[in-house]
Amino acid sequence: MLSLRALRATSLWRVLAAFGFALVLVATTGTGNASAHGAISDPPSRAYDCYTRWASNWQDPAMETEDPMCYQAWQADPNAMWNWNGQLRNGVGGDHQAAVPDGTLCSAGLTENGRYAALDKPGPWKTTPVPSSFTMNLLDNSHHGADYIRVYATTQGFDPTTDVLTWGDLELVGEETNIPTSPTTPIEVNAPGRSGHHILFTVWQASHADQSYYFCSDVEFTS
Ligand SMILES: [Cu+2]
Repeated sequence: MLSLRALRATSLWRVLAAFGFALVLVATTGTGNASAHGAISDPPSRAYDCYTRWASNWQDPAMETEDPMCYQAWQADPNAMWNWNGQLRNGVGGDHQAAVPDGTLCSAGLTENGRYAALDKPGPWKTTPVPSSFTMNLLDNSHHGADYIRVYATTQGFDPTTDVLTWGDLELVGEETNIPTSPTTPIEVNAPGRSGHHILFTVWQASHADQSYYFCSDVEFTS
């Protein structure tokens, strides 16, 4: 027969086990959570775009023919899409050209040991149609705010399907400064004289720390 003391010990273990299980649950659901950091959501960055279109069926073989650039990115490292909000570098000190060298702009300078490297690949990335003047949006769902956000567009003649992106291909087409924290952050862009497929490259300098984010969004200028 179970003594009262043993019974007490048993229920204490049950409580501890349940508590420990709850802790493990919190720890596992907390990692890779999309609530941290942020990304350009409109027109979407490459990783965010591949995430929103394929996260629920990322192993669907149809992706290979329907969306070959997302397909190669998912094949290269699915964590790039699960962590669409993590394209950042810390302590850059404003020297973005040094932090993100030519050829690695879309991967935030091969941050996270090259997790986003597949985003640097030229090719037929899906595009969002835009006029020459429009409003971009940053999804700042961790409320970092921004010291500044700079948006660059590739010059006319650059071909995102064959050309590797370098700083020399870019012109500043939008800038906002001292943006307060908010779940969504609009950025006015004015990029005249362009038609067809272009890359918009965004530098988001967060306000909570020296944390710099880098994104490539594919657009189709309709003018
Ligand atoms: Cu962050």
